[in-house]
Amino acid sequence: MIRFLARVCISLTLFGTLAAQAEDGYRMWLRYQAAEPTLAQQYRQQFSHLEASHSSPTMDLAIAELERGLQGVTGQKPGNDSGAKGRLLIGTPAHAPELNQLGQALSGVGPEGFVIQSLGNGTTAIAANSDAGVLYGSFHLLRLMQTGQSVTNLNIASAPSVQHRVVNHWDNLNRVVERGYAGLSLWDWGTLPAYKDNPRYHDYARINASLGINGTVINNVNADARILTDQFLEKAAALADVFRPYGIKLYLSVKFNSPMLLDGFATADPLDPEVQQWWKERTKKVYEYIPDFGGFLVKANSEGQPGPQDFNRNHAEGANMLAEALEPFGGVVFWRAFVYAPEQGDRFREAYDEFMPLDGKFKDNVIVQIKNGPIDFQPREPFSPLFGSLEKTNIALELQVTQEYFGFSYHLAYQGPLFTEALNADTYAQGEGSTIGKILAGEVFDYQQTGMAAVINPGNSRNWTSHPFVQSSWYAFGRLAWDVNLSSDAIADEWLRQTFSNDAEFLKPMQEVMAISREAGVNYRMPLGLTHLYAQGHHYGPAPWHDKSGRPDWTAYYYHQASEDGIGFDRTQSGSNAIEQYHQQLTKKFADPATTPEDILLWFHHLNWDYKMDSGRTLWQELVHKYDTGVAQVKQMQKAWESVKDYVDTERYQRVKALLEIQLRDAKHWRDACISYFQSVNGLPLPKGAAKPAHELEYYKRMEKELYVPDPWYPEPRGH
Ligand code: BDP
Repeated sequence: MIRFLARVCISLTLFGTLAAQAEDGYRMWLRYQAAEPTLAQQYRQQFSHLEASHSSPTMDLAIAELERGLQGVTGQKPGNDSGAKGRLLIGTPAHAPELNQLGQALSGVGPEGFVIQSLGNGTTAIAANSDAGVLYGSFHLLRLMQTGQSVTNLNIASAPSVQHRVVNHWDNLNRVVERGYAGLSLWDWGTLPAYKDNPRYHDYARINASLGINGTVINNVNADARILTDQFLEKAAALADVFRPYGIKLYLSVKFNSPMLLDGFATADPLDPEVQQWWKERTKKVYEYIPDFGGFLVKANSEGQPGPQDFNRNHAEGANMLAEALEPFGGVVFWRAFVYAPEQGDRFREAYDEFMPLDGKFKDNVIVQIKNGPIDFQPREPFSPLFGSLEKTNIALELQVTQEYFGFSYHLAYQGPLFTEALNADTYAQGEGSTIGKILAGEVFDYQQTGMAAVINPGNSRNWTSHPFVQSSWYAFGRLAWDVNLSSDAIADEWLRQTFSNDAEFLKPMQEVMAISREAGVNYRMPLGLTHLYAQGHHYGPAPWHDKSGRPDWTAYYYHQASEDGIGFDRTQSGSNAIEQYHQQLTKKFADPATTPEDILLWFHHLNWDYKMDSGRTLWQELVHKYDTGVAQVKQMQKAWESVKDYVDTERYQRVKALLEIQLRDAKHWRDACISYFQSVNGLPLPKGAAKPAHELEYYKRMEKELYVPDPWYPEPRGH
């Protein structure tokens, strides 16, 4: 009997530590799993008593989160016995004179930052200048505990790098999410405003607040004018009420010709006084519904969207009109720089050519929102030359968490490496070291305000993002918007620990997966600086062939220019000369293939197939090698996942395992399609040892019939 009991105990312990409890991914990184016993003991002692300087909706959330977190991590809720030794004091000095001793530290962290400091006498303080700062600090302390760090003698001061840390939803009012891949929109318009206490809305806000995200644009940039009607404003206001205590402002995407669509105006000319008046009145109305409304996001004169150019006005004139309407209320306009037109010879050049002449002409409450690359969220792009060039215009960096070009929600592709690659890119705007991160942090130019935005994809999928690992890119975005200097690896480590396990046996192989997954995606799609090899329509797999049935302008051929003599897009002086848009050091660097980094080589050069690469291989051999490497990397990810089976709950384990099988299938097919197509163009033999590709046309048929995963959004017409 005794032996039997002992065996039961052992297997229970094993079950507890290894297989973990059932988990469906809903809790994201806020799981608050039990810490290992010694640490749990330390945390318990340190924070046995929780005291708040005051109560407010935001402070109450901080208290509730700390209670929930400590209960989970230590097994014990903090009490309120003020005589207890381990005291956690949270608040603002305005309400707790005891926190005045942190005055100096607090003066350095601004309105949203926080200080976490051991004050002696067993007291640890989370202090801030605002309640939101206290909430962010509380989440930070919980992050330390969730990642197994010591919390004695803390001395932390942290402030966000950029003012506007905003998520962008591409959600339509009919609840279909453009490029979303995780179910229907979170916003259940039919039940709003009545059912604003939907727990999903609160948890969504918690998830964002845990990263310091302070804004959300709830609707698609391909905007529906109806969002500005009273019917929808009333619903949006209900969401804003939910988000407010979490420090999150609500923003709306608006359609530039709304006065025409909603009120029968004959024009939406931004210089027309009646149009201006319309916007002033509508904006005033918005603020009646949402007193702390954040502002508008606008996609204008892009992909068929209306804009000021339809009335012979420029982007600045359009943006300034809206900015004027928002100004009395403190709102901002995010005006997107994602523009291109088929008439333009090189799409790369367009945004810069349109926006640079307007530098300095935008009002102070306009922020030009620029995608990281000059084309469109491709697996790898050089940075947009607008960064480092728009010196007198506030800017925001736009990133994409949803995997439009990374295998939808079927592939594992942690975007941390892409985001940090963009932030660490050196623009040379004021000599070496003028990175995009520093520019955004206001260290290079004298900006009034800057921002970082990410297109995220949460839908009504139980785990929010469908592929559990898409959560990691949301996490990475938020952490980087708070601190542009964090490394992709460090963020991955944090995320893995909180989302899965602190066990070293789990972390080691998975850190490697996080480090290679994005590069794998580049390799099996479009390595060496190839880009946008998509067929007309969906953006799932590469389709490099010359699609003569499609529009001639943006076919895959347009982007890769593969012919018998070579491959790549010449953007040097002998081509479109787009490289002139960069600062001199880079123009020089990109002018010569020998000094152009190989991973973006074909972005700038059209080279012979036998061009010699650093590895000693020819360009053709290297290309094939990269495609093969991509496939091998997916296999490596599969192996790693297999090896951590015991550390992951069954549900998420099975799901990711199945998804990796899909990813391998796709990687092979995409490699084969690309290689066989390029081979049909260059007629060269395959390098020794390379995988023999299936015939391109055969692939094409399979792709369309069996492999193509319908993009839930794509079939919907978008007006062009
Ligand atoms: C492209 C997407 C399209 C978006 C557009 C945008 O394919 O669905 O509307 O970007 O950012 O990547 O406006």
